[in-house]
Amino acid sequence: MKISHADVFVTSPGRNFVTLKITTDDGVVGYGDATLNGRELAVASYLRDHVTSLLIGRDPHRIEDTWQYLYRGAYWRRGPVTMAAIAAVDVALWDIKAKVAGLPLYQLLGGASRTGALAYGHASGFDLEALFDSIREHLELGYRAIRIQTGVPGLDSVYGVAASTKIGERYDYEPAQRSAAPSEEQWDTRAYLRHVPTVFEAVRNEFGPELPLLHDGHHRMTPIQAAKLGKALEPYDLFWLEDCTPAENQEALRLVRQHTTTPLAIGEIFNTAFDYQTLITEQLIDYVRSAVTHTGGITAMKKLFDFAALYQIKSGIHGPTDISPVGQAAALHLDLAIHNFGIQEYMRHSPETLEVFKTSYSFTDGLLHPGETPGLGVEYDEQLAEKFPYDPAYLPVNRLLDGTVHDW
Ligand code: EZ4
Ligand code: CO
Repeated sequence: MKISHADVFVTSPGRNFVTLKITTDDGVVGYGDATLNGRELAVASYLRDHVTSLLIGRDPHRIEDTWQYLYRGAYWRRGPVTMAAIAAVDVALWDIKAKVAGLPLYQLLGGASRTGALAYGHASGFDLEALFDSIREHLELGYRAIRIQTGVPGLDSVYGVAASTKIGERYDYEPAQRSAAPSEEQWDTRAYLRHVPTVFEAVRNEFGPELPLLHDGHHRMTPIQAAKLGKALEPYDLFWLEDCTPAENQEALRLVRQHTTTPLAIGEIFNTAFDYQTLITEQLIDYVRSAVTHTGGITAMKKLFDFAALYQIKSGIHGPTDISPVGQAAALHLDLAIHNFGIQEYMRHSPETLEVFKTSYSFTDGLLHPGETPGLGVEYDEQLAEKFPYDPAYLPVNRLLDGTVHDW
């Protein structure tokens, strides 16, 4: 069996997605997600201009060899564009292998270790009333774990708070705005640090001690600010505090860790296991947040999770709407198979997205399951996708009240 075609599709059914389709000479098709929010065309070009022609004629079963060929062969290693491109090839090849085997992909990864993957959804609201409504809506939808983001008094717009909290309208906070340039948000860390513990106190009083609650700090704190927040949130028993600092500096987490027992999750903007080396070997975090789509695919993520498992660190795969249903399905097959699964992020894709990408995963009693369709279980409707051309969209830029650019 040989690869005969490799095609890259960019479509925008509600938001932009990049999809790689690999076809074999006997007609087996595999899909990979190459979506990098706000930089989509860079990955499409990397694939079209530098990768697809190298795939033609290769044996699609040689997944590890193809991964190493693309990673080492480029000489220029790592980085979000490169690793998203490699991930797309890797996931498409796993899709093909599983289809040839006639098995859902998780069976090739060791089989099911659990009945389903606990998922968390995103509740948000500018004030407590809107936030409580959003939490209730998520509970009614069946969510059994919930991320909490709220407005901060004095700030007009804050990352993670949806314009509308009504599911079906725009309950998902979609940080990328369709326009030719990024929108700008404002930020005040001291106001945020004063406010957030009062929100968690109110949520615990209203919803009780059982419900797993998460919070995303989105890289906005210094290590000592993150330590302070972690300590302040301890009475509310968070499942995790995510991306508390910009963790390119892995050593920063040592300081946070020394001060708080709030569990820490990090890594949605990481793209290799090397970004976690200190964090894992020194046990400075509790959850690995990488996306399959941004961290080199199934092959790299399986190794990363096995490495983390040696240190009792669990998975918490990134699953926002800017991961396509192909990337989400890949995550679910891993979630079901690995031993050290923790939780899976699950924002719902829009109805238009789910018409272009036909999925076979399910959500029952708070648990996601990838389904039993051979391969990943996702079909891509090329004709329908053409009706949704690429539309530029950018993630926001954040500024402190004095105008200084800040992490958002
Ligand atoms: O901001 O995926 O935990 N989830 C997140 C996401 C990210 C977006 C960026 O593209 O932080 O909402
Ligand atoms: Co996040």
